[in-house]
Amino acid sequence: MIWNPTKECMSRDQMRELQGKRLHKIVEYVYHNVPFYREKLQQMDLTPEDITSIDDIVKLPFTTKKDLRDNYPFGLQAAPASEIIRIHASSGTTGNPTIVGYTRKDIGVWSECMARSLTAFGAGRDDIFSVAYGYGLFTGGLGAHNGVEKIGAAVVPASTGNTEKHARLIRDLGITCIACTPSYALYLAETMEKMGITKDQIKLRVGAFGAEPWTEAMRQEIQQRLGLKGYNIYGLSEIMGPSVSYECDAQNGSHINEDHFFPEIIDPATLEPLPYGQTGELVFTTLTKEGMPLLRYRTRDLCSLIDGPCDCGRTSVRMTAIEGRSDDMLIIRGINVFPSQVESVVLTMEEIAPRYMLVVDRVNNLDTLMVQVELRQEYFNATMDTPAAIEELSKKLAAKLKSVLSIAAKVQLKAPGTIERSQGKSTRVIDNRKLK
Ligand code: DLL
Repeated sequence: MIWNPTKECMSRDQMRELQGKRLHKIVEYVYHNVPFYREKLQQMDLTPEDITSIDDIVKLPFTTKKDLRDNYPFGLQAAPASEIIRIHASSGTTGNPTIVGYTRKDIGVWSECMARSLTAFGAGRDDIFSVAYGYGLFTGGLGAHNGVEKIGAAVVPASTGNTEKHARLIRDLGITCIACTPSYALYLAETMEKMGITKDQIKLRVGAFGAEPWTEAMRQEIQQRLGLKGYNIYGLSEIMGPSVSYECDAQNGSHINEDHFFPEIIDPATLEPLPYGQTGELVFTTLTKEGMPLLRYRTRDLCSLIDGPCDCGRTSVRMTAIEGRSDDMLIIRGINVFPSQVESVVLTMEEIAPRYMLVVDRVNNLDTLMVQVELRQEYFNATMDTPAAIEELSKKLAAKLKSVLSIAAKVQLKAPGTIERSQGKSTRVIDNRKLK
């Protein structure tokens, strides 16, 4: 089934024409409403009149996460505060999160995109749909929730945590579809097995998995253990949230909602656009967003674009699975973590030297994070024989990390000079998960 055949199966020529019109409008809109963009365009000697077709997109400036940070919290917002009805936040590179405001129309577009995805996954009004992405500032929970309501299925807002209760609900309510991170799906499968809930006691048939990279091997394992078909759903808060793209039954790349988000692939080193089929950094321009429209936003996700018709009948450009990042962002239990966030915390504590290491692992399908830091020599000398003081400091650091990272990290305080010094570029992360 296709939710919106007019848009999802539009001819390429019509799509490009629509994109061109929308691009002109959005450039005009930001030119008049976002001083940051007006200044950038003026510096480049560009006016909205210079943008008449989608091919003109290459003339426009890029936007980066640093631009969002420099304009924290609302500097890139185009709509007046009175028009904003929802605010989400995602991890920033340091202490401050990235803030994204949505107008009523934005929320409507988001729900429409979600409805397209869920319909492509085969979900419909007869389904009972558990949303096990986190509800809150993260876009996963509420984003998926609105889409499930839009297609008329019954939404179970399970959120994350309390997995045993969730497992019982899946069995007792006959839940048929689930949206969660792929690693949580595996954790759920394991929990169910421990509880003695077998595949023939549950009715799960569709999984909407995303928010973190996952492999074909993980897909096979989840499908086998939960007895469902798993589909990829991709998105990022800055652009919208879940449903920037989604897989169809053909599962040969994820269809991009191109009438709303225009994709490009660039070489992250030269910033030059790359042709279809070549791997590079994914860049999106929001074509219809009112709250915080972005021009050529550099996602830092690495993948390639696939053109040409798909077996499912949709005509939109597809993106391959994310192969990696062009920055050092980690995704731990579905939450984005930048090593620089840890640094920003470490720098606030005088007892600790500005040297740290993040050790990431996956234990029983759950990601773990340990932050190792070195004590300063003076503090180390003064507290060597007082374990209570060390304990106190660990707790203080763990609490500060939790509030900045939004996930719990184990803390290991180490003696001065014991965190390995690297010869060249410093290594701040040891990732022992096998995601490739
Ligand atoms: O993760 C939005 C989302 C929620 C997508 C639920 C899908 C399902 P952020 O927290 O801003 O937003 O993180 C965005 O997560 O740039 C990718 O690096 C990664 N990511 C998201 N979906 C996928 C996916 C949400 N399907 C960042 N495969 C993105 C691989 C993904 N990576």
